[in-house]
Amino acid sequence: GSISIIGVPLHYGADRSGVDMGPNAIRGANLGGRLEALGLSVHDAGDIHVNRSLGDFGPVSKLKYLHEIARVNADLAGRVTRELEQGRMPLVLGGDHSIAIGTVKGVLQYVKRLGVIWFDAHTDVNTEETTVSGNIHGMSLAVLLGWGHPDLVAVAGAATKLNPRNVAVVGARSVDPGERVFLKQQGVRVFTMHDIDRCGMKQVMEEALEAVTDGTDGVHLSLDLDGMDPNDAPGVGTPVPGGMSYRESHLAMELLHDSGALVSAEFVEVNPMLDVNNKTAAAAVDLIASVLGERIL
Ligand code: DIR
Ligand code: MN
Ligand code: MN
Ligand code: MN
Repeated sequence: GSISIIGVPLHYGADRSGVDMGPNAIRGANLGGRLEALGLSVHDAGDIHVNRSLGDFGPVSKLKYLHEIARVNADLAGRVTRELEQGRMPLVLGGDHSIAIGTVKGVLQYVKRLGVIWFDAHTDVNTEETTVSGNIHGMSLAVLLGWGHPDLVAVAGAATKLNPRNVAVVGARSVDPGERVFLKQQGVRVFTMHDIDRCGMKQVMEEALEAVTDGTDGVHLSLDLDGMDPNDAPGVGTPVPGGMSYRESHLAMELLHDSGALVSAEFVEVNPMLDVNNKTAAAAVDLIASVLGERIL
């Protein structure tokens, strides 16, 4: 197999600096070496360009940095589609979780019926109406379902969207009131920490994989490192206690690999400025290796 690494040094969706250094922190934790050891052919496509030190040009909307985020995601979507057309699996490194808009819409140009595993402490289904923070990284999944600011929904075409039946959120434990209503209306499967506590990760992933592979031609992994417990992944902007352990996260990756359905992946929200001994970047590399087939024996 052939993998293409795409960095997206974007922090505007989280409105907090540091997460823009995530791509290089993950590369620096020996990502290339680990993937080559799996026999994969690794191509680093470099970083998508992000305009630095940008003021927030209001008052277009209350969404922070809307225009630059929409522009970067349109660029990213095009790059992701091209990599797939050339037979390479896109591995996108964030950057904040608003980049899922570009990644997933880029994959959707190539895989029309796509399932998504959304590994996250949050559900990222806020809209302009429900957001409290104004941060676009809390809205990306809603946009991918076709709901949100027109400039974001328009990335790679408004018709490019996910079927809510084929989306599974795993690890949720911080859901805003407006998001609860949205999730119920849309029928998105949400596997909370409560479900993981009660049933274990094996059963949760089996059910999640059933939902995302039902009638689809491939599955994308959108992994927000804050889905992990902050003890195992402290370098994130919005840590929430009580998350998925290192081992649970690892098992989820192995089961996703074994499904044989993975077509693309992204790892987001690694913030080296908040990290402890690069623990979070190292955890990201461990999870990437597992989802791409690394095994103990
Ligand atoms: C919160 C936090 N729900 C928001 N979201 C985060 O800002 O909309 N997502 N941190 O990863
Ligand atoms: Mn506008
Ligand atoms: Mn997220
Ligand atoms: Mn999150």
